[in-house]
Parts: sequence; structure tokens; C-alpha cells
Amino acid sequence: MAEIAAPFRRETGPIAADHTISQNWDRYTDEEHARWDALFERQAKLLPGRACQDFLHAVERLTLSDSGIPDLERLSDRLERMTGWRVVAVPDLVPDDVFFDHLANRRFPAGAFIREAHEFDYIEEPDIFHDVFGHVPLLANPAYASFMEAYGRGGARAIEMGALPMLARLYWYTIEFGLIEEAGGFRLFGAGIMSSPRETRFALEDDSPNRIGFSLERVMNTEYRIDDFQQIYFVIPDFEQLLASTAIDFAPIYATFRLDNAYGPETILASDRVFHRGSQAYFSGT
Ligand code: HBI
Ligand code: FE
Repeated sequence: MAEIAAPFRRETGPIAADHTISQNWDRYTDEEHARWDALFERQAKLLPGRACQDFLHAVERLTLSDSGIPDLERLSDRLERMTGWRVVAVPDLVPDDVFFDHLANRRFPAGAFIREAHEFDYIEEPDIFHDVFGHVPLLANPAYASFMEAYGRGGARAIEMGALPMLARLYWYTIEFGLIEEAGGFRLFGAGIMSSPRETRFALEDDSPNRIGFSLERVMNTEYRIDDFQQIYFVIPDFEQLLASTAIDFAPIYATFRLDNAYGPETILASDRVFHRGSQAYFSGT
């Protein structure tokens, strides 16, 4: 395919049929590497005592901070020895079916570009800091690694059944914004939280959001917001049980599909295991 540069954040070189590109690690500027280091340092200060143990250990084991932006080939060689996962570079969001196919084959697609200085605190598209710092560490955990593969395998079927929004909610409330119970209390594991310094504090410490025990069906029927902090966070007991939840057939849940009348993110149900009933004060602007 011809070289397409214009709509992308960074010059990509040729784009393969599976939407992967060469990372072109040599072409990051010193300033871009320094931006990674600054983002890394900021989160490294906040995450001990907040991120789950497996995440913190994996950041060390994968050496995500030795030379600025990680070289995805070298990072993949380390990760592949642990769980068989590799990280591949993509220019931007890839189509759903392509995304699922990568995950089903234990390849995590990571945006190759890094956010600009003025986007330091908030960026909508997945850049390399979100994708690699946020998502990659837990792929070193065998149960989490298998959950991510199972999610990818489930994708094609969800598309066929017109139930993609339900499957996407599962991703959102676990992989992106999930909390986990540890001996010392609740900890973070969602990548969307790990790469956001403000949400790092908000998700665990703010009085506003609800914190509810994870249930597959509940999550699949709950709307989410993409433009602000979450109004509800779901707490899993451990990664083995998250993986076990994917062993059941999703089709009966898809049959209860409620796209227009799913639960709002502020809703608490009588059947919920409520850990924290949020004030929602942040969201009502009071
Ligand atoms: N592409 N690069 C990239 N990263 C994502 O997280 C992503 C994607 N394409 C589709 C997608 N996510 C979601 O629509 C699915 O999880 C449903
Ligand atoms: Fe993400």
C-alpha cells in the first residue's frame, strides 16, 4: 500500500493488510523520548499502593523505562518469553475485526505516536504511553493474558450477533477501567486509569463514583462515558475469576441485549454488591 502520512499523528511508512506498521524507533526525537520519561515518572510516583501488585512487578520485569519510548521489538521479546504475547505498532485505531484478530493471536496493537506536550493530561486516541504503559504490563500475567485472548476470540461472534457494544462494555469496565481486590484493599488494573494521573486518584479515592462487585451480565448491560471519569467502577476478585467468566457462553447474555435501555452508569441495582455508594457529586457539578 502507498505511504499515507496526512491523517496520522506520525509518519507511518507502509501500512500492512493487518494495519501494522514499522515502529521506526530510530525516528523518535529526543523530545518525544523525554515526554515518555516524564509521563512514566509521574505515574511511577502515584502508582505504588494504588496499582495492583502484578502491574507494578511487570513494569519492573519488562523494563519500561530504560531508554525513553520502548522499542516494541525488544519489549515483545521479553513479553513473549513470559506469556507468548507480542506488541505490534499501528498508526491509530484499527477496525474492530482487525483489533480482535490481533488479540486472538496474542498480538497487542499499540499506537506508535506519543501525545503532544499540550495533551499531557488528556488524549482521546490511544498513544504509545496509554497502550504500552497502560495495557502491556498485565499481559505478563498468565490469567490476564488468556482473558485478553478470549476477548479477541469472542469479537467475531459478537459482531455476527450484533452484540459488539455489549462486548465492548466488558473491555471498558475491566481492561480499561477495572479495579481489583487485594489483601490491602482495592487496587487499579485498568489501562485507562493507569495512564491518567487524575483518574488514578479519582477511581480509588473520590467519593463520587459507585464501586460495585463485578458481574459479567451487569457489566455488559451498563452504559459508559468516554468523555470524563467513570461514574461507576467494577471490582474483580482476581484475574483467574475474570478469565473464568469468559468460559461461559455469551449468547444468552447477548439475547438480553439492551442497547437503548441499558443501565445508566449512575444506577445501583438491588442485586449489586455495593462496595461504595457514590455521591456522584463530581458529575452533578455540586
Ligand atoms: N484499535 N488500536 C486500537 N486500539 C483499541 O483499543 C481499539 C482499536 N480498535 C477497536 C477497539 N479498540 C474497540 O472498538 C473494541 O474493543 C471493541
Ligand atoms: Fe486502551
